[in-house]
Amino acid sequence: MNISRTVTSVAVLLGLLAVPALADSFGTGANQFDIEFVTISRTSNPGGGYGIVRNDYRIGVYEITNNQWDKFKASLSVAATGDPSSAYNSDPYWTGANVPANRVSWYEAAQFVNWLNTSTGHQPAYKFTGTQGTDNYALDTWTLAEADNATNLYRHKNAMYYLPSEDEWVKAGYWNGTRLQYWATRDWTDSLLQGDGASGSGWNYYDRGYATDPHGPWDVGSGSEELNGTYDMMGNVWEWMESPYSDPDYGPGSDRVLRGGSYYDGAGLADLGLGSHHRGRSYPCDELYNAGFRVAAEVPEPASLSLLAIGSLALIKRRRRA
Ligand SMILES: [Ca+2]
Ligand SMILES: [Ca+2]
Repeated sequence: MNISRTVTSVAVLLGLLAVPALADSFGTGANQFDIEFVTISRTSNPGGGYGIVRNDYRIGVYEITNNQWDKFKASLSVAATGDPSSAYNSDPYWTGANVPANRVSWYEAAQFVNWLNTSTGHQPAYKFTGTQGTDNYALDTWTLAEADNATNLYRHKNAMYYLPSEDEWVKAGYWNGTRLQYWATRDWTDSLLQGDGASGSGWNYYDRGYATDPHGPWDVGSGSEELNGTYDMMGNVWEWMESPYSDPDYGPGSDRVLRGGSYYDGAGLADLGLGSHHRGRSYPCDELYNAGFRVAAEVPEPASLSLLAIGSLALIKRRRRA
């Protein structure tokens, strides 16, 4: 019996996973920061295509920001660089503290995620060989025995934090409990409007131009909440998927998927990057000025939740005996 799954199932039955987002903390002192997550259930999946998941998981409410990226860099103490050398060392193009980290390659994002794991006592998600901070630090794949599953050789099975797979990301963004919506809006009839970052209202989209004026990414979370409690999965910046573009091409240099469109995508543009069907792609060392990432994670087993679940099981047993 898988205790973790059992606890989660009981929690789902009790409605405990419908709680607001909870945050995990990373770093220390001036470099401490939180990442908020929402939990996505494995139950009810699309009948085909993307968005079919096997396990409950968590996904970041927001894209990782420049501020979080800077604190990671300061905490890591070596450069988040590697092979191919000097191919991914650019600074952000958009520099606001609370806009999404940008010009972040997939390899850089993978090192961010690995640090989330190692700095909290968990197994790194991604396998690198060589010396971190040098140009011989290169991505490799895990063995079948080490990997999360036979069709994902990037992720280690014991990692707590990782980049979302394309299925995990698509379900979190667009699944409304019955089907994948075209937009990630809470009501599928909502219009995509130019947002108002000051009041936190509006959708941060515009159908005949850029989402903001002047154009560029906005502070994460300054638009409207999406279907499952996230912000800016649609738009702001494109986000790296863990998954290769051509499954199951797990070569370290294979193209990775980008999802969700960015600040220049709107409902009326020919390039419908915001839609749930749209897949972008790029080489993993590319640093794009309009692409960043968010983090996904396992569902933890907090002692209080386990005790509550066990207590509830005991209650159920007692009632049955009575
Ligand atoms: Ca970079
Ligand atoms: Ca986004």
